[in-house]
Amino acid sequence: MIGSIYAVGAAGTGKSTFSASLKEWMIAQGFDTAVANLDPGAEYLPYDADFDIRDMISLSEVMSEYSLGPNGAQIVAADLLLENFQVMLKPLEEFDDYYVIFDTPGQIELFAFRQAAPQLVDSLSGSRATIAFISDAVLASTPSGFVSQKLLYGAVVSRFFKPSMNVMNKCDLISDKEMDTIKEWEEDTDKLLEAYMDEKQKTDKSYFAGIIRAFSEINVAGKVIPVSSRDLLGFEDVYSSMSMSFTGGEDTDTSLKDD
Ligand SMILES: Nc1nc2c(ncn2[C@@H]2O[C@H](COP(=O)(O)OP(=O)(O)OP(=O)(O)O)[C@@H](O)[C@H]2O)c(=O)[nH]1
Ligand SMILES: [Mg+2]
Repeated sequence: MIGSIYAVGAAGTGKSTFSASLKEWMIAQGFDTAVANLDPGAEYLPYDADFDIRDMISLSEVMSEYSLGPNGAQIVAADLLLENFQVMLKPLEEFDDYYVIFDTPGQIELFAFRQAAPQLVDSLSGSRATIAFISDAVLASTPSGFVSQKLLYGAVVSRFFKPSMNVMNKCDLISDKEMDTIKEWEEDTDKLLEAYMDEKQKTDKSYFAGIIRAFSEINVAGKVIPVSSRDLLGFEDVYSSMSMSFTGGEDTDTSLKDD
């Protein structure tokens, strides 16, 4: 793999659509790019997977073999995926000269918070991995939603400790004014705190002031990269952030494959 990017995020934030759109954008730029689906429970994918974990792990077979309902089966399937990653190494060799986008399971805890996940990322991608935390622009447009997604981003980064980016997806659903406000909160934590306190009149100010100030002191929360996977916007910035972590910012020269 030239490099790989793992789309990780809460259910429905747009991981699969982001993966599809990033592949489309990368190929349009001339980069060989593949998408690998790591969600054994995916019923529909908005792309043709170049590698699909469902060929190896079937949720319905896990349900019948372990006598589990869909939720229990999701957990077992996620653990089977993480524990048996060796079977993925061979088929993924085909993509040695590609960028590979990994679309991860629907619920974030099934990937980010399972024991073996960081090891899986290391084994599949080594130092060539970057994590794209996918958050939701509509949620980010409220102060509490903005804060909670930053905290979740920090939680994910602390699990993997890989180069990471905070992708704010679905930007087409918020207004320019809301976007400006989000940018303002990123620049000025006092403004964020003020807005947060207006929204949550009854909370303990000092506790949240501490959390919000920590955003500016430790750089873990970083700046969000606004994206619309629907409209294919913002992907230059995703690519720059990704290539910065692999190559220090220089384009990697690959040629587009016909197939
Ligand atoms: N408006 C808009 N909708 C989007 C965007 N990205 C994704 N969606 C929609 O959000 C819904 C969920 O998208 P998915 O890509 O399936 O999200 P996911 O995170 O992979 O979902 P799970 O794997 O089921 O957790 C779908 O209806 C998408 O069409 C976007 O940029 N803009
Ligand atoms: Mg998905």
